[in-house]
Amino acid sequence: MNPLKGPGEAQIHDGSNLRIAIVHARWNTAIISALVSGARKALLASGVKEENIVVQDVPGSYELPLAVQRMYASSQVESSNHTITSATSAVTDLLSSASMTDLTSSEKPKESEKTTKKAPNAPIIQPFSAIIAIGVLIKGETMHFEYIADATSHGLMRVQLDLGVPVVFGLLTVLNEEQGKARAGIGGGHCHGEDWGRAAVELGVKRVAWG
Ligand code: DLZ
Repeated sequence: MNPLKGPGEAQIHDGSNLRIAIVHARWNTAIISALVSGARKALLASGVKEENIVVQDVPGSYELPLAVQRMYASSQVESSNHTITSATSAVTDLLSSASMTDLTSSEKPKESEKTTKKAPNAPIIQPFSAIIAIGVLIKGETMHFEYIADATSHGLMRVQLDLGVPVVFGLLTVLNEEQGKARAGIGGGHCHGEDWGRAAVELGVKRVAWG
């Protein structure tokens, strides 16, 4: 790895307890697909479970900040609903086990007959530990590029600080398609999506330590 460029050597972080979202734009789809695959590959290599990776798409990069904000908010609601449901079922279990004491031992269900509530590959139901926002802006002949790049970058930083959740900046701003392909590792070379996957895991883990 070039010591002057890139994120440098970092400790390997364990992502097995993390839930990560990837939100990506659809503009410049071929480049986006390679970046999303690279991010997924790095997440899985860091131990994040397949079922704890949620992928969502939006039309263009300009839509990324709102999508990140709403996805995080809905993961918080999902998590608190899950906590309430779990608490309710724990109370129900307690009540039914209390009534079991009235049964004779032959009437009680055997351990093997009791159903297991948690499926083996059940996703972790917790707010996202980090969200990776991926978009590719290719400079055209209008001012569109500058406006979208500026608004999206500021929007992503704003939601990151407002929510207090790591938002990985996976927005490529390139002058042409060739530059975009090179940064996505299309046709060989390094895929920046992999760096973003690793950054999401590192920040997801560190954010817990930072409180
Ligand atoms: C309009 C537009 C343009 C010109 N270029 C790109 C681009 O290179 N990459 C990208 O992700 N999105 C682009 N868009 C679409 C905007 O991001 C946005 O989706 C639309 O303006 C609708 O809000």
